[in-house]
Amino acid sequence: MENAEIIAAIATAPGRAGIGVVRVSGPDLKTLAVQLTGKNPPVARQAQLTRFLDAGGEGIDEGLLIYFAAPASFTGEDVLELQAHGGDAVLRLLLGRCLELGARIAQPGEFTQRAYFNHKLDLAQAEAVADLICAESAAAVRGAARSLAGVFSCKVTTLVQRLIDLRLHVEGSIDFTEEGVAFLEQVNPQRSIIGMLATLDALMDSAVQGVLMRSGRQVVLIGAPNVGKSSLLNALAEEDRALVTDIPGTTRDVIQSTILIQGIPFHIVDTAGIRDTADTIEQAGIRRTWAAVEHADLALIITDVVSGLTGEDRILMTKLPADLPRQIVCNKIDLLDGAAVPWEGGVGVSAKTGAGLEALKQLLLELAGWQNQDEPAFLARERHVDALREARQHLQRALDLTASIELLAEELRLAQNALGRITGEFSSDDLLGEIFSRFCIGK
Ligand SMILES: Nc1nc2c(ncn2[C@@H]2O[C@H](COP(=O)(O)OP(=O)(O)OP(=O)(O)O)[C@@H](O)[C@H]2O)c(=O)[nH]1
Ligand SMILES: [Mg+2]
Repeated sequence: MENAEIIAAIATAPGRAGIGVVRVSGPDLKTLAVQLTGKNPPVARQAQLTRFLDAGGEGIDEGLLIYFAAPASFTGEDVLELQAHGGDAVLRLLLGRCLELGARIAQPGEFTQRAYFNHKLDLAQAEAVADLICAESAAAVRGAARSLAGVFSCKVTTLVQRLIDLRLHVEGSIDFTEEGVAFLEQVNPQRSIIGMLATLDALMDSAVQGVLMRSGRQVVLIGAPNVGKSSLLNALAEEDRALVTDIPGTTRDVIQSTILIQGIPFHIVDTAGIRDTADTIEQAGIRRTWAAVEHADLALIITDVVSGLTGEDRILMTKLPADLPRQIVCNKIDLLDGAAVPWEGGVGVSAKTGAGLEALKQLLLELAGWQNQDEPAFLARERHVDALREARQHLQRALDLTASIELLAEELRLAQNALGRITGEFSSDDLLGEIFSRFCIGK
């Protein structure tokens, strides 16, 4: 990629720290390094202890400068990493000096975008960079690191290669109609497509797990007032997030807390208890409850052993979106003194004593579709699963069209395009803009 502009950004998080890093990328950064340090040009990949100088030659700070010469750098361009003391003011001065020397501030994700344009990373790997930074559990870190190392991309490109091989034969047989049939018989397209479909299915299973690990599930707690929804949220989150009182109608606003169960993020949403009420504030809260239900992947209908599963609860369940998975949870089992939960199909818990919470967490994993494995092979995004699904549809159609060579060729082409969108081989500028704009600055 020909890119004349030098970009610079503070790459470390704001606040105070032992060390902070300003990162610079662009053409011919040796000159900038000389001007910044007043020393000889840096040697590539050698940490150089140096003073960083302002325009008047006065020292801003002393730190390490590391120079990476193009193309052997993260972005594929010349890169400078300036390691200074980690304070906001000192890093801003250092960044300001780089701007005076010809750099401009980098956009979010622009370093990684340049790495992508310079073929240092494909699109799925570039996304894995952002996912690694955002990872909240050890398993998510490992999954993102595997995607970054190319585990997912490699599986996709292997499949694309198999598609290309088949397309060569199929399209060849169109071009040379005489020998076409014999040419095509050599590869047995049907068997080849069936094989690819099996690989695609396995890949899709892993990707779905990878998406679950990355994004988790939104779980709404819903039910009558006073059954202990807020208490349950607090017990699951292991902190006092939501206000709890014995007055029905305590919760008015939607409160969310994210918990990790085996590394999977569950975004638990506490809501206002549902009942007929004349209180306008409570009514507003109940409207928010229904809005939260719209965004949920899963509903926990909370009841308690005092009132049991009431007629109101049953009516409430009929109002949930028909395709929303749900589970009835019976709270306050501590009041049962060891007796069984008074109806079938409900999980018994006590937000007060913590009884049943482990079983509830296991059930949440099950309902989320988590397959009992240590961790997913790699982290993935919804758009990857969509692309895999689309490729699958085209391959499935191709399978039914093996008698009609032109249509078969077209479906194979479309399947390849869909897969190519994962690694960025065929990606629109809009998609690239959308992906990189979500990065943090300096990455
Ligand atoms: N014994 C017992 N009491 C509980 C338990 N969970 C909650 N409570 C009590 O039930 C009352 C209501 O709890 P909340 O968590 O505020 O109930 P809620 O469902 O959020 O109520 P609203 O916000 O009004 O809809 C409080 O007095 C809690 O201390 C439990 O597991 N056992
Ligand atoms: Mg509440």
